Amino acid sequence: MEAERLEQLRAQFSAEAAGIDSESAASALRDRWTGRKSGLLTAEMKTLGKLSPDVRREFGLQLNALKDEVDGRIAELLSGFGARREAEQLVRERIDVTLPGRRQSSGRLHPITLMRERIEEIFVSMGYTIEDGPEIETDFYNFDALNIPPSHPARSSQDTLYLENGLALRSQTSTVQIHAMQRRRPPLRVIAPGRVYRRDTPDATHNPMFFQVEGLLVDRRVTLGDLKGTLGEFVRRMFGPGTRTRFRPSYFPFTEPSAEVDYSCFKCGGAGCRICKGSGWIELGGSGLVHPNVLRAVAIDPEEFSGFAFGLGIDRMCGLMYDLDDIRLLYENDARFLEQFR
Ligand code: 2NL
Repeated sequence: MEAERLEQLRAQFSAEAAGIDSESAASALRDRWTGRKSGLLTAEMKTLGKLSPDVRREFGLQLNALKDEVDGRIAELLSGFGARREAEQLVRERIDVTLPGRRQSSGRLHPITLMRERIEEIFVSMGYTIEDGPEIETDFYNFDALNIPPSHPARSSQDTLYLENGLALRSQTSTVQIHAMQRRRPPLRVIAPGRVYRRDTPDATHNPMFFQVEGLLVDRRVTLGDLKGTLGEFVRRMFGPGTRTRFRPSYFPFTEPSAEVDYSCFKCGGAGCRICKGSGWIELGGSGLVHPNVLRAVAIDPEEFSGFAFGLGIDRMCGLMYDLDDIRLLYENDARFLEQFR
């Protein structure tokens, strides 16, 4: 009687176990058969008390053996499904350790900033201070104080970008130096790097906004020799110790006399090449001795003081040094271009 019951349970478990196809079904099977409260085998164990001692002993042993078989089978199922789950997880979370890393990109300084800093360092080492000032200016700072006459074409709205209120975007950083001369008394040495604006149609060599560095020195008995010595030292530091300068007479309203300054080509040393267009010389900028009217405009006595001044284009210098065929590259913010400079 009990033997039959036992075989029936064994066959039933065996049939149920055969249909188990998942880890959760295997744990449900475990609860159904060996669960502490309502497991089928647990219930069977509880009936043992009602049997005669002999039968109970025999049936108990066999029931325990069946429990062991059931536990074993369920453990087998669980570990089988568990192993499969782990294997699937490993495939799912596989990491390809041979993949190249993601390159960390770091910010760079803009080529104009790099060039400006090189220029600043040279003049600071010669005792100049770096001055800054507004980009929007009155006619006084942009023109009057610089001895630019009311009729001068630079004042026209063809050349200068005026705002609605009569103010203008500065067309040179001389404005900053006028402020500096008003603020402190000579002797003084300043450079004024910054953005300037001109009403130009953009092309390969022009942009309506560009960068300039102007320099100004005011002291007693300043001569053209001081100007030549200073710019000579600058080009040797900037382009190499063998660099020579050349001064060509010119005209600016704010300097007298005025000169255009050239330096011997940094590429060919003066022999002539593609960079200097075969001439051996490259234009550095304009310069001269500060016009007495400019000193008077800021209440400096031209009988007591004189000075020299110069203006250099940073964009032009970048264009030449980095061999750019279009300076507008400097203003497009294309990272592929900008990341080439250190
Ligand atoms: C050029 C011309 C120049 C100056 C700028 C200057 C400033 C003051 C007084 C007198 Cl406060 N002069 N600046 C002088 C000569 C030339 O720039 O071709 N720049 C690229």
